[in-house]
Amino acid sequence: MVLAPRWRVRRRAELAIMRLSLLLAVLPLAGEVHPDYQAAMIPMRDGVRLQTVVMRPKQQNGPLPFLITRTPYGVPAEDSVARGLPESQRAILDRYIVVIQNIRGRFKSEGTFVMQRPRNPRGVDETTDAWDTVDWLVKNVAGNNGRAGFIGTSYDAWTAVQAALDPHPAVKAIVEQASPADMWLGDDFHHNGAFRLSYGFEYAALLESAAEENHHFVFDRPDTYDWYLALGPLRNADARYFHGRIPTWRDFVAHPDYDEFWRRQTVVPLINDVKVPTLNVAGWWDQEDFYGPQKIYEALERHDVRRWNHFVAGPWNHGQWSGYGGRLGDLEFGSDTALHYRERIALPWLDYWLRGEGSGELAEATVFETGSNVWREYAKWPPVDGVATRKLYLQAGGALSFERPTDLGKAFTKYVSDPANPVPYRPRPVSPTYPGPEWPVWLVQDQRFLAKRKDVVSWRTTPLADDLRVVGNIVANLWASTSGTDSDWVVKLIDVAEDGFQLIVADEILRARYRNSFEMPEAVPASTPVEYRIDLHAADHVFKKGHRVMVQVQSTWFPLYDRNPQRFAPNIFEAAESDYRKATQRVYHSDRRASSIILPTL
Ligand code: PG9
Repeated sequence: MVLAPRWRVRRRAELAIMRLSLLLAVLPLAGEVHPDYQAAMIPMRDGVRLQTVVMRPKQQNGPLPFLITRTPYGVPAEDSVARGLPESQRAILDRYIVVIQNIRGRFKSEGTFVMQRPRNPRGVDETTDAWDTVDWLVKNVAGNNGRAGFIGTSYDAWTAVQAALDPHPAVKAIVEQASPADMWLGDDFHHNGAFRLSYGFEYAALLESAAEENHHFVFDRPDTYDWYLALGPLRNADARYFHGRIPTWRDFVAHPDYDEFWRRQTVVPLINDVKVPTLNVAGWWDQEDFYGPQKIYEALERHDVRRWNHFVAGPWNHGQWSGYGGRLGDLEFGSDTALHYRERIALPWLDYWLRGEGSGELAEATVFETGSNVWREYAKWPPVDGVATRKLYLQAGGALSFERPTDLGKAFTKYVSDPANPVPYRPRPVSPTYPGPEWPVWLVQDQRFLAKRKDVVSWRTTPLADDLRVVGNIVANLWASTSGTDSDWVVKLIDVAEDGFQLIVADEILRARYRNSFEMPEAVPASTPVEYRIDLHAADHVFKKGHRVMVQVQSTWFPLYDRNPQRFAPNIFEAAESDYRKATQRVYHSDRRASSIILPTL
């Protein structure tokens, strides 16, 4: 399978170059590129030196711009570069001076690693480190044209965004591909306060177990669903495994709510101008940072008087823009969408801003419409022209339709949510997050594997008489009750194909304790219907004629999310085994309490 290249090639050198590459296609190599390799320890303003690799064409004709990636994952080793890099990277390596740098405290870089080091107005941070790096490069590396761009995926995109907060004057372009924006609201570590257990645990171990390697936590059984269930309450993680030695885990435990700690690491309030032309890139089935690039685009867009801010979304998982984009899981897209992005969107755009070539023209938003497999351009994102909001209502008997339910009684659908038997988020055995291979494709896995679960309730339309095109932000309006005093509500919008395949189009979780305030959790009144609004984020998808639209609701999604004890505990990270209880859940669909999915339709 030519998918999900990122985590499978965790060898350090390849990983670093791959995260940088715009042009790396996972195809048989036609040849090799042998750039000149230079290692440097670049000094920062506080004396800390950062391990950096500079690669440039062996025969350079004229000055070139820098293309910089700052990463926690490791820089390429000299011997691997000497052995040759894929020919597919020639367009970058011939046209740019490629710079890859380890951030503080990772590998040979000096200083201390801090997970997503927040801005520090009186000291050093990723913004000042980026500034100092560019300053050193333009002054010390011969043959540069005085321009620099930052590019990266995920953590490396986040460091690019940090570079743009107070950019060195030489910085002329930023490509952020899936940068997280807010780790508590919607990216890797939590969504709406629900803790992403498998990711949070395994990623904290990956980065903080050892400074000089990417460490994979070793599970003693093949099915991590079993392992996490046997772990029991979250407090056992430190007691049994981390022993207080993993700073990020300590932070999870100390900051369960949306407090100052999380507000300091979100980039959104720091964005007060578009200081550098920026390309924000999202994947529709990004299993890690789908929220981030949308929020960063949105925050920049408020200030975008020069029209420097652009949005791109494709049918990709996390990082797939650097690999092969012709398929994902069982989905076929009819063309290599990642190559299209690299050759037609990103590279010409970078060449304009950094090399002064071409027209630099790019639509405000360039978006791949899933379901129909076509690229679309929009003058505004999300588009408003011709878009009408329609509500799809949950009905009795598992029906779903655009008519408001007429039932005046207490119509509801009921299920029992049991933390001792949580709903798996992908078919078992659930292999570890890294190195995969299932993690990067779970969002496109057929949801029929849940058909027998009584704690996953579904509503579906009749087969559609015409195509239904949904473009923009989707919201779930859920009337629901629990017999407990806290609860999770997971809502999935699914496209059911004629052969029965169930594809997730949009999804999200809400931890009920945060229904009124993310800062101050409150117990839920037991057995009382409450109205919840759950943002399912954007999509651009065509439900084809003959397909059905389906909505699923469940209260566990494990071990992607930790189990809600369902009995209110002030800090779930400290809850006891006895707090975890079964609860009876009701989802309402009466005239008075009409649950619906709000769809922007074209
Ligand atoms: N999703 C990863 C990450 C980014 C930032 C912080 C923590 C994790 C990544 O792929 O880099």
